Amino acid sequence: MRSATTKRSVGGLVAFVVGLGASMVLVVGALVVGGGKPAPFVTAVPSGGGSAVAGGGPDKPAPAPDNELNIIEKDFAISADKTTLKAGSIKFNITNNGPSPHNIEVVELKKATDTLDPGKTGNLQVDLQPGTYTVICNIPGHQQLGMKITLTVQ
Ligand SMILES: [Cu+2]
Repeated sequence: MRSATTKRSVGGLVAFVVGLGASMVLVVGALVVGGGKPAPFVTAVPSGGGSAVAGGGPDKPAPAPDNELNIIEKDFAISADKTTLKAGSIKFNITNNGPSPHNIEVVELKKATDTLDPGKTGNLQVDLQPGTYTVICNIPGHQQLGMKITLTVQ
């Protein structure tokens, strides 16, 4: 009677261990299958992230007349066709080459464009007196990442 009870409980333990082992195999199998799947997706990302840029270059603005300033923005830099300007009414022509949204603010004038989505252009008409002006993208963090230039107006 006593031995029969012991035998029965051992059998139950064996069944439990076997069952646990089987479920662990299933879990490991699921992890292997699940881990293998994302790989093709991950490798596909870089090909979509490449910059498609037409001739002229993504960073170099074309020369503008004296009363205009051509600016190209990207992550995370601002390039202008010139950094020395003649005083007067100046029109900024801005292109955002992305991939993030950007804008342009002339800090000393507290004057800024709306946020420009990637690929968009915008304008900013400013009256610049002789002096030094700081031009930034005022989206939080972007100036610190390098989106800041200094203009000298003569
Ligand atoms: Cu920005």
